[in-house]
Amino acid sequence: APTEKVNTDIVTLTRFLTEEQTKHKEATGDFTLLCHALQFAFKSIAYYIRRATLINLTGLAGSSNTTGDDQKKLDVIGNDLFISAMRSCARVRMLVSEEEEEVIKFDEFPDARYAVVCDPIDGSSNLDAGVSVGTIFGIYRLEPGAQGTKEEILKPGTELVASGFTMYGASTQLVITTKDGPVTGFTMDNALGEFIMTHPDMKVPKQRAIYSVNEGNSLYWEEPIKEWVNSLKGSESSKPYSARYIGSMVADAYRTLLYGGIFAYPADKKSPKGKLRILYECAPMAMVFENAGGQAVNSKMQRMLEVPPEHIHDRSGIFLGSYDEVQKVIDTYNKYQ
Ligand code: AHM
Ligand code: MG
Repeated sequence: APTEKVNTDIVTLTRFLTEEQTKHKEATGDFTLLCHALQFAFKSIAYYIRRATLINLTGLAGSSNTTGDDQKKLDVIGNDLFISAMRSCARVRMLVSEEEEEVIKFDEFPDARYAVVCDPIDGSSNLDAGVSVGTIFGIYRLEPGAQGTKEEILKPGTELVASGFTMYGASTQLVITTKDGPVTGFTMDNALGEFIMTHPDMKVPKQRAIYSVNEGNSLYWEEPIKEWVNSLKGSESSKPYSARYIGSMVADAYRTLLYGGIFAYPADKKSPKGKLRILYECAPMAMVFENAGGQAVNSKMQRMLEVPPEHIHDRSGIFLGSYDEVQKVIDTYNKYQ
């Protein structure tokens, strides 16, 4: 009968969070509440991105953020939505956003136990063309008695309690992982207004012949990077890799997670520290890829999760993806040492 085909026992994100909470006897529910607020931030950012062209939200806001990037109107709105969601859950002591020079402290919640890091809309240069962008987030638990100072959040990714990202693409996809936990993927059902679990226990394929890097920067690359990328272009004995580069880390990373391959943004002679930010871009993504069985390293081939930022907006080179594909970069780099 047709009714048998309807799944009446859907795992929504809300249900998933409740079930996770009941697994942890010591849980107070604070983390769950924080995740509900995150969920609302993702939904509302997705909503404005979809409607942007219709309600005059394309283009620049006329301001620039800490690092001099021109802010788009949606960068500002995404940031405001995120901050407001984090404040309203009353479980967040402090927040670092790519769009805010300083740490935001929620002094009205001195006992809140969590710190959140985020890039509210990553890949915003793609926004006006309707190309996928995303939100990246990480959650840290603070020590008892934390004052909400900068130093308390300058931790390596190994200290992350949870991290993930939402991609605003043809559909909205949410990927979340917890410390040593599985990686779980959800798809937004716009009619229900719910994230539905669609990708339990995601694993990045061990290898795949796809590379994702802005090759326009190759003039500035160091020798090992040049050699590695050249080696992917095939020879008489090997087939060339495919190149795929969207220019939104979240979208390039999401494809890499599903299909395998490697995403890279190396440090180079022009940007010796790299482009992407350790705290709210590299570390959260690194945790997702490691938990999915892949690897993530910086331009010195150090494990990305062990790199502590000295400042909240510090940058790093990054290579992440399939275990074997990242290993190829590491092996090429090591030949030069
Ligand atoms: P943003 O945070 O200002 O949007 O910049 C980050 C983005 C990443 O999403 C993407 O991987 C990278 O910058 C693309 O940079 P480029 O245009 O130099 O290739
Ligand atoms: Mg960004």
